[in-house]
Amino acid sequence: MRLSNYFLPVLKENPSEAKIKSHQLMLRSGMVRQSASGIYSWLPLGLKVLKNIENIVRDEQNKAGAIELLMPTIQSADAWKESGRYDDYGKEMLRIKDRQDRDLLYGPTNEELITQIFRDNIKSYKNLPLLLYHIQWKFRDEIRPRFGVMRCREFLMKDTYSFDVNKQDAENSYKKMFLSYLKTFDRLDLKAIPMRADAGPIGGDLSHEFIILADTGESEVFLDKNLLDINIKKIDYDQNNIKNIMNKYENFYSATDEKHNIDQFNKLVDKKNQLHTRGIEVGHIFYFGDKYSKSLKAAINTKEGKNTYPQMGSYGIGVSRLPAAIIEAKYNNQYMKWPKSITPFKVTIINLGKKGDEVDKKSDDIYHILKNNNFDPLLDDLSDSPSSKFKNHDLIGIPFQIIIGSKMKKEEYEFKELGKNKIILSKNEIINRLKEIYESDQPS
Ligand code: P5A
Repeated sequence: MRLSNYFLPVLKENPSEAKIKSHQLMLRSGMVRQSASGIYSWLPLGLKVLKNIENIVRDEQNKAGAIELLMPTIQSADAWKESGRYDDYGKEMLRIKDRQDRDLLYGPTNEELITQIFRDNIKSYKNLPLLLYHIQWKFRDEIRPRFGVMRCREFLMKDTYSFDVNKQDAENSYKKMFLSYLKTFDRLDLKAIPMRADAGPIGGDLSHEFIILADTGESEVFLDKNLLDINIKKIDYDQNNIKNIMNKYENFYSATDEKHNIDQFNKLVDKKNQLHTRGIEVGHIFYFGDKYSKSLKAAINTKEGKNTYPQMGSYGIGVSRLPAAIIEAKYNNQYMKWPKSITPFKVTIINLGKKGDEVDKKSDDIYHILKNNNFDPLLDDLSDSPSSKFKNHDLIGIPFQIIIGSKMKKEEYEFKELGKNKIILSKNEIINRLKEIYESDQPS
């Protein structure tokens, strides 16, 4: 993409309404713009990051055996009246009337609707276990939307729903999602710590939040530092791993403030391993048995010819919260460097020449080569001063820069990884270097 053809409205100053780094950076680097309190437009750069995250989330759901569908944002209130949550949900639910005076709502979550779909289409144990998911916008009329896309009113969630014949199978689905979440966050270059949590308005008695440690997080958390050393990379979905994964984590203490027990913490964790800090909730999973299948009368036949209500769970990831959470976790007080798995462009070319000169031609030449090699480069072909170009590129956080000025020999290019010193490489060396970086599974 040529910057002269792109839409990247960067801001020179921090907007006064932005209190935390991710909010400042997302506004300044032209990723999002607020359209109403807690409601955002995603501009091209932000949308690229969001889509990259969404694709990783989707890929890991598919790998775990979940099947994608798409439910609407607007739901009929009927199923919510059946489950009893229409009244319970309170003011956080945006209620709408259509022209026939029917009650509709903008979905804050989808337990009711998915159970209704299940009820209307599945009658037999033979179709279970079943994991269905979608990635769809939600609306919650939060009292205090804040921190940009971190806590907003309209947000993109990945929500999965599991249906099983009995409790044991349901626990297996829960553990499968538990493992899948660890893998998903690992691919986003994040260390997410699962913590026992309250189930809140979703209900049920088993629930874990997945928390990214960050000083600006809204949750207060207590944990054993050993949790930070568990490596999830090599674990695959075999039955044993699914069974053991939760135990592995639950050997170590971790809790949000609602579940924290100071005596247990002191008893189970050496003082030197105790960590009391803050975190951002990027995922939340629930097991709630037959809470919705029973109230919505979604019964199925069992092998023994009886009727039963399937055991259910639901599993959420805050997809549109993640770009902000990643910035909070990765920003190092000088610059943001996007993890290579989700960077909006893989490499940027900073052309310091003038239209039509040798530098300009050299920039164009490498731009085409990188494009043909699928490196999705961003070419800065604007006529800004070099210092303003450098500032903007550090701001948008593309991890690799190729700087092309008049001082270099014809076959030489300056190559810079954000936060490191520039090196001089030839064209082929650049291609090979980028291939190595993007094809290896090491985090950048
Ligand atoms: C699980 C899937 C649920 O809604 N029902 C379907 C269950 N869980 S949850 O914890 O309430 O939300 C799941 C994740 O969505 C993100 N999230 C938000 N992101 C931005 N702004 C908000 N106001 C907001 N509320 C929830 C969180 O990442 C949460 O873990």
